[in-house]
Amino acid sequence: MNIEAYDDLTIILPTLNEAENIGPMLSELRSLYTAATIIVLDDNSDDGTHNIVSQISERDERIKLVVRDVSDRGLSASIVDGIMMSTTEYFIVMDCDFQHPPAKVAEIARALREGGDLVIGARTDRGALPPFRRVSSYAAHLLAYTYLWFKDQPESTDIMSGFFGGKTKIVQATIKENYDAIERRGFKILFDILKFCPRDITIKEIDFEFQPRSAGQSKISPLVISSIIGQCGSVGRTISALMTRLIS
Ligand SMILES: Nc1nc2c(ncn2[C@@H]2O[C@H](COP(=O)(O)OP(=O)(O)O)[C@@H](O)[C@H]2O)c(=O)[nH]1
Ligand SMILES: [Mg+2]
Repeated sequence: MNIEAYDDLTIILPTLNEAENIGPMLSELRSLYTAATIIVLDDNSDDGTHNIVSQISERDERIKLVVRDVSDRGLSASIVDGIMMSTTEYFIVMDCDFQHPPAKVAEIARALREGGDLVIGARTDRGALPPFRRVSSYAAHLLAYTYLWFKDQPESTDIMSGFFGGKTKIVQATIKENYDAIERRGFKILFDILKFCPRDITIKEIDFEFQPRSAGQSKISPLVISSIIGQCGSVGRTISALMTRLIS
């Protein structure tokens, strides 16, 4: 095994209309993590994202492209599929719009190799989010934190993070055992993993500064945020129903 080249790692990149970001992201990841496997799961972008990946993957056998079925669209579904396809010891999920710094993958990988079962990239501030998103992100976190605390499940300081890694076998087993309970159309798969993972799992956190989006548009709407809150048991479902009425 060539640890410095990261051949024990799969990087999972979900994409939806990221034509401007995907090329630079793949080339930066490849220059930093020369032997890592990279899986791009594209939800049928109509801006040519998957054509760009397809061309790059012809020259790089460790870059794999999945163009997903239109009937099963969803950020969580894409990430779940990526984790289930991984064959390396570790995986790391990240956004491809440079809000998660590619250099931080090395720190998450190190924490996994040093015994973390789940390693979460925790945003030190959410200044890159517009005010409504920032407030909603904290509100969703607080509700999710309370939910996990009541269920006696492991918590994190950033349950809504989309930047995390895990020991592949442990997370695959958690997904397999709870496949039907996982919200495939959801946006926050980490919350689902924390809900269902073994209680004695070792969790580590790596702080990072959340960057502004490099190019293109965010796909998260207030309705999506409301649906995340709806994942937090009956209290969450009530708040979510109220929010949806107010914003739609
Ligand atoms: N496959 C897939 N990727 C998505 C979907 N929605 C967003 N993404 C990707 O997930 C990452 C985070 O999405 P983004 O819109 O930037 O969310 P934000 O950072 O919370 O505003 C980006 O790489 C997006 O391209 C989706 O429905 N399916
Ligand atoms: Mg983003």
